Amino acid sequence: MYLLNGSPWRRTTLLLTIFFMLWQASNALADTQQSLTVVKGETSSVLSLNKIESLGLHKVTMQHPEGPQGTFSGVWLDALLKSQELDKAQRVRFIAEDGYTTFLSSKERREKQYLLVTRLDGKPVTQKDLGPYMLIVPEDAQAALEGTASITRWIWAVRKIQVR
Ligand SMILES: Nc1nc2c(c(=O)[nH]1)N[C@H]1C(S)=C(S)[C@@H](COP(=O)(O)O)O[C@H]1N2
Ligand SMILES: [Mo]
Repeated sequence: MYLLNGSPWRRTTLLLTIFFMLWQASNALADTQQSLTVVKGETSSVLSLNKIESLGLHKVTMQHPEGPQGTFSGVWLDALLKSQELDKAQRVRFIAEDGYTTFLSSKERREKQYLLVTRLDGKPVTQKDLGPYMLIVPEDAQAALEGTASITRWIWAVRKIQVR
């Protein structure tokens, strides 16, 4: 095989180059798999995981009523909406991969602080763990687990945020 010919130095360099390219490709793929579409009227933009997380990560260790547990990290929904100039919106709609959809009114967003989770235990959230993005209310974590707080707005598998 061509790769196994040549000097050890040349072989090593080639292999490293190949691994580096594969690593870059898998990072790029992960970033697009974690994409979040934000629709504002007629305009639609796609946010990458890095872009979302540049707003600053907040952490909470808890168990989600649907199962996953550990350290959830993410950005405050308010910060994300503000960065997209959507903080004044009366209603913000969330659309999940499974077709579930719900919205939050500005009153609801004022009453509770919603965290848009981007990672679980430091890694992007898999579909099995309710990823790529989910909304949680950290202050309600215990009550939600006990069933005394509603989790109808704890939408998971979020792919799209929309304001009309
Ligand atoms: N992506 C997604 N999020 C969702 C749902 C859903 O079906 N899909 N159900 C919502 C509702 S109505 C409730 S009460 C809670 C719990 O849903 P479950 O009781 O159907 O599991 O999650 C909410 N978030
Ligand atoms: Mo529900």
